[in-house]
Amino acid sequence: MPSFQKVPESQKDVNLDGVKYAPRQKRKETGIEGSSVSLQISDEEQNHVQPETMHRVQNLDVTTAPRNPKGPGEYGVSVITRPEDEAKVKTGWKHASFNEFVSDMISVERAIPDVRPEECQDKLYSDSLPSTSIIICFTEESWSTLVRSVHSVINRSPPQLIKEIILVDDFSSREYLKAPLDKYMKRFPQVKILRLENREGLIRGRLRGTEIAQGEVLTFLDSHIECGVGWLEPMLQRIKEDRRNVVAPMIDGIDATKFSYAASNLIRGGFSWEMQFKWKPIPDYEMKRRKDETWPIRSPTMAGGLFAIDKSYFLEIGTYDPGLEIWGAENLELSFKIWMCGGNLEMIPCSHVGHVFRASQPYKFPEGNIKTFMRNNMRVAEVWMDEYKDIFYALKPQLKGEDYGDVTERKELRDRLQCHDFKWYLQNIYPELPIPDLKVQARGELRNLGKIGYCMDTMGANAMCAHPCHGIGHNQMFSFSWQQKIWFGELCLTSSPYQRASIQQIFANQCNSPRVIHWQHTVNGKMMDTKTGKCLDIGTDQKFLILKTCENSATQNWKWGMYFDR
Ligand code: UD2
Ligand code: MN
Repeated sequence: MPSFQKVPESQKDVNLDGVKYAPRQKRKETGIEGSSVSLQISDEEQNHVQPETMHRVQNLDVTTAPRNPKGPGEYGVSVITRPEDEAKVKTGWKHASFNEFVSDMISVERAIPDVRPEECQDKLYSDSLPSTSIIICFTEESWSTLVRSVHSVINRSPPQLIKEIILVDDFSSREYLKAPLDKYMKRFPQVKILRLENREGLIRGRLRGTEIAQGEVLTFLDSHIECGVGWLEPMLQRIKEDRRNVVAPMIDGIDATKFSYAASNLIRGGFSWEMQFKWKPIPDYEMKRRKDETWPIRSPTMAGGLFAIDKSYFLEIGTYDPGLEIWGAENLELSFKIWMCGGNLEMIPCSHVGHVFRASQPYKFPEGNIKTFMRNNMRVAEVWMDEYKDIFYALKPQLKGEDYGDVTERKELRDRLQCHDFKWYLQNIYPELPIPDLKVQARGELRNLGKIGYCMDTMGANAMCAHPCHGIGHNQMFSFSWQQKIWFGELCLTSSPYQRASIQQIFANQCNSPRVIHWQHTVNGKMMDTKTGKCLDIGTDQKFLILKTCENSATQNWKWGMYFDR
């Protein structure tokens, strides 16, 4: 393993953000360990310069040359199973909600591709980065994914930066996660296992890990991840530069079926008014602010599972709301709080960690997942979103009057920290999120009075249809604002893009589109497009909704779920 090379002060560039770069240099193969590459600086250069305190990421990836390079899944390639293993594959899926059979086939020290932008190799990091406690909270995790997560941290992090790895076992019942896990982890003196005596959920689980953590920085990870080469230093560097920088790696995808590894797109975190976390494209203003591919990406929210934060700063801003149960919304809570209370949340393109994204969870939610998630969302909305919480409730009318517990302490925390309000956050941090018109004249389902029992429905696509009314919101949940738009989530109803089309279908599209329809609900119950004077009707196919010349037909008469005064 080549040791890192000192880079002379005279060769460094400093950019305005205080991030330092080494100029590009000719690289030479060292011939050590096959694929390792290190920088060569001539003796002459080294003689007349002071030793520096910055260095490039060390090539610490001891798995780049795996023992069995042809082994399944090495270098992140897909693993295809044989038809005769179908039954085992099925059992594994049931157990893990991902292809556990395939995960078990793959080495716990497999190589994964280095997907960082090339410029990352020239970045310099301080020799005195803060140390970190890695906190991995898990419940009923599969053996191979959990163990692979730990190996990847150890194999791809400078040992002096890892104060400890705390595995928080959130009351798992599976036997292999007890004594066998203890025994396996004995080989790693830095690994501590904290067993919770009750099921606490990932939020309080992480908090319990925090209580015993000794590192200056806390790095939280999920229990089915694989850290990429050089993943840690760029995050710790940003925290060293400012303890209010809270940083997340780029989260690459580990396919739940084939365990193939795919680099994440250049995206950042947002959310919808239903309080769902969303990956979003990076807007132009943020791309322009960044000087090169390595620059941090400011992100309105984090996905939640993988991030690093200065421990004292985490405590200062009141950690997580301990009233959040099991799973969900803690990522929005922390994101809002970081931005609104003076911090900075960013994703680091030079830091890559893979995560197994899966469609469902292998563990139980004692209170049911919808109820738990909604209650958590309500707590966050109540504390952080000011009057904008009305938009969330408007989209989730079934939550009216539901219990979300006591949030007094969280509100006091917000006052004490003298945080900005949510309006400031929306305007300054997430200006591209469309804000639905708060004042609505009607809301809920839009019932057709000609075809009885039918409502307007998006059918999960973007062309509006008539579909039997089901009364549970979702794709039949619309708001009709005093600004005359019909909103569906973040979208608004628009006319068809084909101007001359004989049939004018109705779509859900961007609210700033020139095709957004301004509606008038006439006294006789029609929904009329104020521009063309045409009326909302059911097409002759009895399915798609269209704009048609207004006439005396009951299928042109509509009734909203609820009406409101101005
Ligand atoms: C995402 C986050 C996850 C968390 C969640 C919202 C990523 C990659 N993942 O969901 O970290 O922020 O959104 O809350 O950003 N766990 C427990 N006890 C529980 C439930 C879960 O210890 O009661 C563990 C679980 O074993 C896993 C971690 O918490 O290691 C996150 O759970 P997940 O992987 O099911 O969540 P995910 O990735 O869908
Ligand atoms: Mn996860």
